[in-house]
Amino acid sequence: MNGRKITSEEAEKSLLKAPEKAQRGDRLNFEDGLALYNCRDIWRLGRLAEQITFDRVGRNVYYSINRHINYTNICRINCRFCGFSRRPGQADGYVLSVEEVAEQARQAHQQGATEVHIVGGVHPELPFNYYRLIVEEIRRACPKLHIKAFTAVEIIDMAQKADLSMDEILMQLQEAGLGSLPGGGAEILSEEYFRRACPDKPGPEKWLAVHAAAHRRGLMTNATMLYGYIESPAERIEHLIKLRKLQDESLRNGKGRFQCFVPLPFIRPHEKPGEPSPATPDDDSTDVLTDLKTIAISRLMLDNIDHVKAFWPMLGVKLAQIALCFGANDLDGTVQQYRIVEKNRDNTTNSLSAEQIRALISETGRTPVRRDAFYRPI
Ligand code: V47
Ligand code: SF4
Repeated sequence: MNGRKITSEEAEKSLLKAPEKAQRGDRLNFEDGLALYNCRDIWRLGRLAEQITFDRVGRNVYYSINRHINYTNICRINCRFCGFSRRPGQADGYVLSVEEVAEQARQAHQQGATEVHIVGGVHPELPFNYYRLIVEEIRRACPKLHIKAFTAVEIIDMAQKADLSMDEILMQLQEAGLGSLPGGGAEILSEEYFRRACPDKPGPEKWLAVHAAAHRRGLMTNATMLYGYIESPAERIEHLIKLRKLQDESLRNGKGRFQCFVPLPFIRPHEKPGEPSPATPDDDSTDVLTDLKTIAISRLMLDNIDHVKAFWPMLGVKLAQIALCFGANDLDGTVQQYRIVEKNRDNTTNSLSAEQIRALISETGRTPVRRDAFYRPI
């Protein structure tokens, strides 16, 4: 756990100051962020985050027609929170061929998708060529389809397998047709957290380095935060501050940047077949107030990232809708099928039609806007 704590007096002072600072456009610091987690007036916090969203990026709520494709669930890294991965050799492990991935992308495109989101486990044997061919094949079959693919840990794995630098890997994928990087794998950017939650995964500095390298190459990326597992509120705030710092640097360079922040609530996995029960976290999954506070505080702390996504396949449709009143302005998209978690928070569907998404947004009084991968209205 992170040792930094603030006294109740400091919390009170920050609590009074933080909303004023946010409204003035002043940057919130660690103490402000933590004080906001102690805030009991959830409505005031929500109104503030919503107002800041309107001032900064307007009243549109974005969604896309997209498809998530998971090319394999076989993974040599055993993150303790993950229910998606299977160990090499396990019976229900799968790997899609390049053609199968491309076919899913082609179908999605035919059905109106403008974007595919492709990620998978860190397979011990798939060579770099497999990943490059996926991108090339989709680019060839659907020249206009945006390819958002591969988290930082997959990029690092490709670099190791091909004995190339991270930058070289990004360059080759970009040349093949890669359009942007998704935000997965950031978890909570703290060495101590990684040691406890995902000790085999390349550490937080590596995640930041991949995104910094991608931004330098002009690639847009997203950033996630897996919250509600074993981290403290202080660690969440430090995570946000690290992202904000990298974004400052990337904005100074003026090429790529983080487009969107995606808070992901921990969803307890079912047992993985053939393995002992997944590690039980010493904390339960989040309550709804923590979900809403996390959305609002992310919006307030991340004063240099434009979009905050309420990812309904994990949050659940109902919570994602109310998150739009707490600082979120993006609902991801139609998704079709989501394998990373088995169920979402309200056990609802894994696929929404564009009409359903537009209705959910309209009910909040905001304007639904179908977007492309760079938040341009379609
Ligand atoms: O990297 C794994 C997380 C991520 C669990 O960039 C879990 O637009 C909750 O990154 N409970 C993959 N979360 C998903 C992801 C993502 C999703 C939507 C949009 C975008 C984007 C990115 O899911 C993993 C990991 O951090 N995760 N296990 C779990 N049990
Ligand atoms: Fe593998 Fe990603 Fe699951 Fe970790 S979160 S075990 S890297 S699939």
